[in-house]
Amino acid sequence: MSPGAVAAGGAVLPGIASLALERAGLGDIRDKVLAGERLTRVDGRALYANPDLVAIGALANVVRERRHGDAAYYIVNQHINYTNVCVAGCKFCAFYRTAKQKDAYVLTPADVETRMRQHLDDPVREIHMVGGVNPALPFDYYLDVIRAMKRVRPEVHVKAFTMVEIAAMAENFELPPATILSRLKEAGLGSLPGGGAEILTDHAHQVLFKGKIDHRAWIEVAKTAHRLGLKSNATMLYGHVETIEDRLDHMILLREAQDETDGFMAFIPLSFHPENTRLAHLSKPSAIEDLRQVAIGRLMLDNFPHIKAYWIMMTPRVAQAALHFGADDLDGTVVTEEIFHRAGAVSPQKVAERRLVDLIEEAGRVPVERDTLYNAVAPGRETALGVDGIAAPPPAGPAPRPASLGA
Ligand code: V47
Repeated sequence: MSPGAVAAGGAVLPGIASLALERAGLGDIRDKVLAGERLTRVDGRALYANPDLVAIGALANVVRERRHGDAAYYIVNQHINYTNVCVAGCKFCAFYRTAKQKDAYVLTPADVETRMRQHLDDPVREIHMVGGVNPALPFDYYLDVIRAMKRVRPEVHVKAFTMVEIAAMAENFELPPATILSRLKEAGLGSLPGGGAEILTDHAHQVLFKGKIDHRAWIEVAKTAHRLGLKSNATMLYGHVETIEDRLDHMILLREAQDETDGFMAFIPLSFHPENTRLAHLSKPSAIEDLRQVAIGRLMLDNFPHIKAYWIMMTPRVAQAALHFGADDLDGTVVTEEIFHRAGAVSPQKVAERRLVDLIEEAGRVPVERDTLYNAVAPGRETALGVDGIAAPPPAGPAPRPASLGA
């Protein structure tokens, strides 16, 4: 350990960062984090108010390294959006259509099967599937889509349907959420993604998404899923009309729910993309704001195992940097993203596994291919990357740049 560095469970806070935190008036917060103590709302406020992003990032990095060392996780996955028809009318969304619009669509189970068959050569471990709140679909539709997926790839993990979709099914089919979840699980559902949380406060709900469930219902469905053995993620959509207090409410609510169920895997901060939405007059959060949110998420959510820097939304460049500001996961190869691209995202719609590995290695982290539940992929898989999922040594000469990743 270099002089002045402070150790915390094997992870090291460089002396210079420790000093910077002291000078920024964050010495107490630093000491709490190093001692493994929980931060309060007041601490969270102080972190948002402080301009020293590098010092805050260094502190978040200690927590990240304490949990994961240098590992940075990724997954080979495929995103499918089964319908863009939605009755919720959220102001931040550029993806949804009303049933009557020309480009409204619903994929049949056979369409979903076809999409998956197009990628049978890729070692896809997870299907991430979400869609709009579309009351025209019968319950059997959802079960049939899952069954179709399992027919194509019996081993694939189906991570599907947000808490919002589950709550809508419960309402439409007049069944308790627990029954909906159990039947989906029987059909092959493996876990739930973290979408639809937006900002879990009455203020944001009223202004932005009053057509769908509020924070009480979102948390209740999440806890129900966890109790049934279905893990989930939790997102937070920021950079629109929310206040810092809203963000703190959101994270504290998630932290309390996690204390009860321990069912959340990753916290995923989602940076608002305004293009083609009813909030198109707003500007996108900056890279600084994105990194600050990643870092504060890591510091506040002490009981969340993972912080995901979703490269599609954050751009590969910022996601790479986020691996030093508290994030330990980049999500996956994604094929084919629609929600953010409709709202102006400029990242590519998919990325090869090799590129994700390059991104992680270039950031000085160790790529770990994972499954949905964050188990490192079992040895024995022979891939383009080498044997056992371990990246093959680079060819002699200058390392190839991840050129096709764009901005
Ligand atoms: O719930 C919608 C957000 C979410 C916009 O669990 C927008 O592993 C920014 O939840 N600008 C869907 N965000 C995506 C999502 C997700 C993504 C990756 C991984 C996981 C996971 C979950 O996208 C929505 C909403 O919060 N969203 N529109 C927009 N214009």
